[in-house]
Amino acid sequence: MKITAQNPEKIKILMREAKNVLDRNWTGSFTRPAEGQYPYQWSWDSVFIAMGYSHYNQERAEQEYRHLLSGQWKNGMIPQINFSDKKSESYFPGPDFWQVEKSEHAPKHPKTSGICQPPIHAVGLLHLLKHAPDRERALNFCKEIFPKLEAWHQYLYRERDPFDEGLAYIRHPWESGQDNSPIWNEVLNALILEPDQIPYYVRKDIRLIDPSERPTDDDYDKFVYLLLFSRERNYNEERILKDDCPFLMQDVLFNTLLCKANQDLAEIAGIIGKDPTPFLNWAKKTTTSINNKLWYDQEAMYADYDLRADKKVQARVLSGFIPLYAGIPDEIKKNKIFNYLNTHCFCQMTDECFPAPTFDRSRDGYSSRLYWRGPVWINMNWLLKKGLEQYGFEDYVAQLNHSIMELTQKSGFREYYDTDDGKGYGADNFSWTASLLIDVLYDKKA
Ligand code: 9WN
Repeated sequence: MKITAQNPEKIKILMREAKNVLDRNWTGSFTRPAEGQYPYQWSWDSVFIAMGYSHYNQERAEQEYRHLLSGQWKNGMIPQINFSDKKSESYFPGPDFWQVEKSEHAPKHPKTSGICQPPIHAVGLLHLLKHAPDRERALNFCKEIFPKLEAWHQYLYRERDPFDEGLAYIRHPWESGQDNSPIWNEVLNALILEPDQIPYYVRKDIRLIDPSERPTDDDYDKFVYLLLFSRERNYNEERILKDDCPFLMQDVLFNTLLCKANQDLAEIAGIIGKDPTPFLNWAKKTTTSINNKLWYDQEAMYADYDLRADKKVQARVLSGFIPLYAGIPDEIKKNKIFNYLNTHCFCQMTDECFPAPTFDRSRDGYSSRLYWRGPVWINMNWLLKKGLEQYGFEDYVAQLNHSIMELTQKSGFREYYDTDDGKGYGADNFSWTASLLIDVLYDKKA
């Protein structure tokens, strides 16, 4: 992708438009990912959203966190969705389907879902501390939030790491944040459901979005089945494990973010006068296991581990490079990663395409427009660029920044984009696309 100079006037307009998207999605107590398609509060979305607010609206960044954490479970889990009181007809599965009251840990109010999402929360908190205009206020906020994030990390190591490896498992594809990733193909294909294992339900995600861009009905049945699997066991981790949950993955992205979040929580601890040691120890343990268990040398990237099948999953997805973000790969691995990333498969710097596709373009099943199976997602670009920055790959970082600016200028604030022609897909006026663009622009002092 050729980097062309940005017009400062156009950049100013873009920044204004991005802030308008966040205003539009602000509900008064949190920011929804997008009107219609995603009407409630999503966990990792809120962190990406708070990152944008950190630069210019500290109060909203704080409110985003406070509202999210009002749904934290007694065992420490921060749920994937906080359902607001205002019920929406546009999203399935809603609170009545999750029935989280079956768990002794779920709060009575607000209602939440019964799974989680990638643990990026401490990363967003340090980002707030570093960028918020009022540092004193940010420090107080860190003190307030710190114990809740500590409980969240404790939950992940206590309940999701049965072999004490420093790797947390996920038990539903939605917990990865990359819902329809090809990583899940093998395990979902192996899951054969009898008709009586699938309850009656109506998909709502394809009312507003072209169904050809979304997961298939068959995959959706399996998403619902896996939800029921946890629900029927009252969201009790011991029972879920004992009864052989068919989906148990040690996911690269999830664990990388956990590792980075520990590093960041340790840094916050040092600043607010707490002991950073437990977080540094967790970060070290997780780093070692990601390198030992999730590195896939033949593929020159990291790969998920399927605990049920007891093997690595060969998927060649962009998230296999994300351990760069937590400084996990050594010199040799880092070079292997970059030599693969910077090929036609993921948009070489000289290619005519928008980096970075979420799935290797040379693989069967790659699609430039299908949900998590190829298109560019701005949050993944952001994580990748932060990782590459640490390792000094400045040229590729510039490509990713340029890609984020070009895509949003060309096609607006969409959920994801076609890597070939930059067309936007999925939800429109999508919050994290807007907030991460804001972060890029502040970063570049645009
Ligand atoms: C299920 C809200 C969420 C994101 C996920 C993204 C998508 C939901 C869905 O939207 O998932 O959580 O219904 O498809 O994959 O990363 O948090 O924006």
